[in-house]
Amino acid sequence: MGYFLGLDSSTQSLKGLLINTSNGMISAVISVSFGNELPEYRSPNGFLPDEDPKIRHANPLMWLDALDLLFRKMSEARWPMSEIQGISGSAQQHGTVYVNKQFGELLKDLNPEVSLAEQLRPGLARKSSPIWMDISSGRECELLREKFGARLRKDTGSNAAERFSGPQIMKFARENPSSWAKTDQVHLISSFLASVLAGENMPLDYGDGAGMNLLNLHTMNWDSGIAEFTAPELLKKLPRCVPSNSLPGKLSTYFAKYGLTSKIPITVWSGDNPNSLIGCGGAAEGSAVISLGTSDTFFGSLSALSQAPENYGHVFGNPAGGFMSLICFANGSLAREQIRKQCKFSWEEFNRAAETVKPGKCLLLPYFAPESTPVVPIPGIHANFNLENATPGQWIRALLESQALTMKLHAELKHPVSSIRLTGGASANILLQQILADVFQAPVYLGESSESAALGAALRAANSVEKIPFGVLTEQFCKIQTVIQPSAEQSSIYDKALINYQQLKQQFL
Ligand code: XUL
Repeated sequence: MGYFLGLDSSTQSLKGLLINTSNGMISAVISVSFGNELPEYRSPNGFLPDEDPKIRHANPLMWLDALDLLFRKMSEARWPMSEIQGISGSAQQHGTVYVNKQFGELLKDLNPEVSLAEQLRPGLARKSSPIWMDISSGRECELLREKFGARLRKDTGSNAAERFSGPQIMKFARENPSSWAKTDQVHLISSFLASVLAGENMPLDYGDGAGMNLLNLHTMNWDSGIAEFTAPELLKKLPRCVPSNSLPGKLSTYFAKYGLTSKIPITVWSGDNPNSLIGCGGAAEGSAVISLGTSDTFFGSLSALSQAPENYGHVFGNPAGGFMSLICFANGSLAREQIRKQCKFSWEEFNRAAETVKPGKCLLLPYFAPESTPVVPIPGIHANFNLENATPGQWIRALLESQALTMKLHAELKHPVSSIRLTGGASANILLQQILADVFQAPVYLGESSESAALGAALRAANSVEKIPFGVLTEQFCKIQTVIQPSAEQSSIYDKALINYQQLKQQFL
């Protein structure tokens, strides 16, 4: 019984959260915003701006500086660092970090007097990392589809997806064969950061590993046929993929300078969505989860391996065992933020403006950035109303309702959802909570913490170190605190809006 730390390296920030299994306490979050606190990396939204909207890379050294800064902030805030008994983490999915042979050697011998970024820089075989927003691997996806057809979705849980790691690795190996030859390991962001904590190369878990188009979900091993086609020698360069409750490492002595106890266990890290599934109490089959972050995602636990919906769905490992389904929408918080800035509103003014507009009338295809569901490679905004003369309220209501409608449309639900667990930064928006309840005609549940990825990571650490079952942890840490009931009156309005939304989509795409 005691403290467990969950870290969450998301698109725009690194956060840490503590739980205490002896009294059910969840701490506030301490965070480092990449854009605001590490301006030297010139990544205001967590990635390097590029004229080509299909290219989205981040500097992995930024994540290392963030790790040092976050631990410093935690110890300055007098967190009980020496009492932490285990650590796990969460990272934005699909992003790849390319390291050379030296990386493993450098990790073994980290000097606490020098920063992580400075010491590990020579261990990188590629200066930048493509992240989940990068969709420049269209050609590689075509090659994978031509070669493997429907087998890709059947065996890896997903059609070839531009943002997935396999197509991204293929692109790098094809375009930069000499740098690929120097790559000793291709980490996901989750296993890269876990390796830094443990002072040795760490494996991946089934949750994050399934987001690569490389893991065979029937055998839970790398699919050698797909890996060989993806890049030369890839099988040798992939970390092992292990169950999400594995304890493959112990904390490096480097982190003693922050008051942490060396050699405490490190639970394998996972992706943000699998961690969120755990952190919002959705690990058992039943309720759907909507996470509103930089990306909006719609997911839920699956009791058995089943095929993803025809078009955009994915199947990942569920960290509590079994599988989970997921659909990802790239224009989430950045689109909400963009319209708020355009109107020069606070979040309260944002909601108030939307409340003056009738529901279900104004619809928007808000592709400020390329979209993954449906695939829209070129950004563009389309609407069923005149955007030039539109009021701020029309823009805002159209955005929020269309974000809910696109989820309902693409979820390809066989049965109506009975309840929704809502999480992520934007889950605090009460208008968005109500719109989601009304569009899905299902109650929306909120837990104590909206930081479900960091919380999920902390719960996984407690589960693997102390062997506390997830059912017990969910009871203790994921209690439902707020319920938003759907309004039956809105049901027919949104049924009609869904048909209109589908037509708008057909007209422009
Ligand atoms: C999921 C996805 C995003 C990232 C970033 O497939 O691409 O949700 O994990 O949050």
